[in-house]
Amino acid sequence: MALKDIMDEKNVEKLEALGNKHVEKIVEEFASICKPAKITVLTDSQEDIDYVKGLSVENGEESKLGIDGHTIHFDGYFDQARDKGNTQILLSDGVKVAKNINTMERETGLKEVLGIMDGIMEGKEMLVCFFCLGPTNSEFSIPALQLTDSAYVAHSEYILYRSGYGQFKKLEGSDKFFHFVHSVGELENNVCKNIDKRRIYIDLMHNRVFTVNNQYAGNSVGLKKLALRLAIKKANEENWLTEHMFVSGIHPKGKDRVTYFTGAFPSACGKTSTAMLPGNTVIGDDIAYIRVGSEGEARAVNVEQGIFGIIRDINAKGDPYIFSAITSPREAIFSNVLVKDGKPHWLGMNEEIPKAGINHSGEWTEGKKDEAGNEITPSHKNARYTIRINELENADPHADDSKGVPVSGFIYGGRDSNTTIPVAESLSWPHGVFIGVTIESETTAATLGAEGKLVHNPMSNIDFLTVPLSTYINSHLRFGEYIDKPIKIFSTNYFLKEEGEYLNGMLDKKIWLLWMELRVHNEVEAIETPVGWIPKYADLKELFKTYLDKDYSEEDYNKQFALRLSKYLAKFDRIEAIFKEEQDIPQVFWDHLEQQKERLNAAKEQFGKEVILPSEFETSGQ
Ligand code: SAT
Ligand code: MN
Repeated sequence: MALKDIMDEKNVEKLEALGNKHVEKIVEEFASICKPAKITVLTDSQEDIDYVKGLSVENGEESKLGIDGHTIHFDGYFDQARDKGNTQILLSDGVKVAKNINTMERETGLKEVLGIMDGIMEGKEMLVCFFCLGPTNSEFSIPALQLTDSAYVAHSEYILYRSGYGQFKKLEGSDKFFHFVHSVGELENNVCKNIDKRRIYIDLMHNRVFTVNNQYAGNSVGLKKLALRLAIKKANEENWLTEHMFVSGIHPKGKDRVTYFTGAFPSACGKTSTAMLPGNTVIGDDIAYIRVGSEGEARAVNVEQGIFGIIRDINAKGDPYIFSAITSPREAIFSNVLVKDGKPHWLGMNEEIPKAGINHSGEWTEGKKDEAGNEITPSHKNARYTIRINELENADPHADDSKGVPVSGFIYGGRDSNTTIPVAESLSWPHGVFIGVTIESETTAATLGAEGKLVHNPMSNIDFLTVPLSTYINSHLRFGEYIDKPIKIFSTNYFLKEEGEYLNGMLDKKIWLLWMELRVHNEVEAIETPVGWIPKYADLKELFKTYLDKDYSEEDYNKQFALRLSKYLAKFDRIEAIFKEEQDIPQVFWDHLEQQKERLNAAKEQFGKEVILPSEFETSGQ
């Protein structure tokens, strides 16, 4: 099949202007498999981008809301989160990635998914879009080709990613790009009908992902979590890092400096809100590439340029920048919220929610139940907004720097209600890597399945690993050796509870971040404990007063930072059992596990009790 047989002349010209036979071959191949009625090639021009935006409204995937530029998109009732069960990494060599990562024999997987794709775009328009992961014209840039029959997916990508038609020209014909083929499949009332045939298959061998019969962006948008998987493989082979991390600048009061941190948190565990804390300047909220810069420093870029954020609990008080952005005119896509009279409503917006409207279940009235008898919330817990970061008041001026920004600290967070203290600095780089890969976190609405289940989530990347866990750990250990300017590694937990009540307020994370910033600059001392360095009460008290005008009590401090030794020991026993089932885990990891347990046991013996207050470590000189 020749290009001219499947596209009009204008589109053929646009494609051929790239001078890339690999791109042409991919378009030909998937046009012949998916059999679209029409193919449209998009460049970086505003006219082309506007075409996609218009198309998503014209074909009903999005509808206009009352505020200029705002649209609403609904995903199907059973397509509201990432589908881990139907996501498979296709591997031919029998390599196991990690115990809980689905892998499938490559040929079998390809046959199945290509079979589902046969004729899947009949009667539809295939959009051929070009993007760049990371800033353009940069060492970080990875060109990415997206074929999709969803204008919503393409529209989301033009908000979330840098367009990359120009970047493809710079490839000079090479095949060094990622590609993604997506189809919503058959639609009924604008949502996917054949969810039983939903598949997300990752073909590492050819840097490509096939995803069908879905719309939820975490499943459909190639450049987000699908590209993350391909990039993890690439980074691990090329000695840099691809991480599920925000990038954000901290600006301490009265000091003329900005200190950049990156932080990994599982979805819906406070990543965006940490990146966006008032006073910070934000570069990215979800995925970072990190490389060693020319002066031996770690440098990070945001892979994206937009936010696909959880809308639940976004309100004027807690998230002023985002709230202001999504309630004023600009290009913004809302998904799976409740709509009434052209206005979006969501859980936790601090306004009264109407008792009827349209939501992800169709016509909704209060008390409506689904087929299983579960009450349907007005907006879905994983409902989202999609906006560009550079439109936010707190966007960092270096967000698009081709060299990225220098990073001084890594943060690993999780959702843990009874063990991990709110903030701790690891004792060394390898100890920090150990802390990162032993994160356990309770599951949330961002993935399909039960919520609140404690799962091991190394560096919040477990859902996306495409290399064996051992390789991933080794890459991190090595990265610490490549950098000449040390990075401190911290852990956080915002979700510690006592008798069902959170021990911390929503904004306390700001204080932890500012404390980390001071540690990076060696401006505060800390208390050494078996799990790392922790803040001194006096320093936190001062920070709480200065930044939140809050009198932080010693009682609160003691509750939050008391070390629950048996809980920690139980955690590391669970971790030991999990890692024993993995292959080739580096000896350094086992050494750290041993030392970690020894330190905890020694404290238990020394103090002869279960819960140790920070002041006891301070005076014991441990
Ligand atoms: O569902 S996504 O993985 O795309 C978004 C997120 O939860 O981080
Ligand atoms: Mn994420």
